[in-house]
Amino acid sequence: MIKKNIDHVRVYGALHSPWLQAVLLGLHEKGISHSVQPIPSLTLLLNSGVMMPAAKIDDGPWQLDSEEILKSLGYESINEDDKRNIDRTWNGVLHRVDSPFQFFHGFSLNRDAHPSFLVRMLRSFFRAFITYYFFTLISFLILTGKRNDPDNFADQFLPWERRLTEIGSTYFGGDSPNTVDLQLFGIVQCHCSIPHPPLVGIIQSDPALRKYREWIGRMQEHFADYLHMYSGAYFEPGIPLAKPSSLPERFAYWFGAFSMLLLLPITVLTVFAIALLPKRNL
Ligand SMILES: N[C@@H](CCC(=O)N[C@@H](CS)C(=O)NCC(=O)O)C(=O)O
Repeated sequence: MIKKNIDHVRVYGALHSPWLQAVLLGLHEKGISHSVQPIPSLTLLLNSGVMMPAAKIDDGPWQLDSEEILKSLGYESINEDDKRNIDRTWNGVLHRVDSPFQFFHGFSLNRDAHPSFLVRMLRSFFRAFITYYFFTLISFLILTGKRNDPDNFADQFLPWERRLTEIGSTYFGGDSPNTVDLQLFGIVQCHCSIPHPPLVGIIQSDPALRKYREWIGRMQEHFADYLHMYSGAYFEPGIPLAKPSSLPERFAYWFGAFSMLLLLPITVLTVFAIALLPKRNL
């Protein structure tokens, strides 16, 4: 249901999530006041685990799924074909655990804008658990043979390259970004936030992706003052990167990460217990 006159939206998620990025881009585009929390509230945790993004519009219930959230903000839905082609561009993300240190380091840099120092420190400590969760989930997917690299990563972007040639407009949404632009650009942010260099290199230079790169450039220009941009380091025009967390937050994060490493059996059991929780809206 589309809610008119939204005052504030609380969003839960990590900035490395393409779907959280899509929601944040949508909120930014519409100029809606919002805050981001890096760990779920207890109620959210018990109802949908660490599934992200989740959004709470004013006093409404927590809502899951980026497309549903964007619809509540007034964006249109996406057809099934487009959904499949958007999902395909995510290929390569499972390589982000190739370097466990880079993976944890990437998460350690997520900035929290909460005004209270104490809250930021506590959230940074517990944020380490979210990293263990996704590290375990991705490693599990790899171990069970779910990571199938294509012969060429460029192929996954070709339907969108063709679409840009056909429509000849600035964005997939015409004169302004629509849900497709937000989700695709969210995945671009995801690829660039903890990059798998071969994949990012292909988007940067493959001759078959010229129009896709130009579209990234237009999106970067359009979202030049967006606070959670990672692609600006790789594509023209250069846009400042998302500001990293402060040193005390990073300290709290790594303290959390080492504490959870010392308690690894409990950490991993908790990860699996949470992964098995049903995921439902509140
Ligand atoms: N279709 C969903 C996908 C959400 C999703 O897959 N989120 C991932 C992170 S990027 C997640 O939280 N996974 C946790 C889990 O599966 O337990 C959306 O658009 O929001």
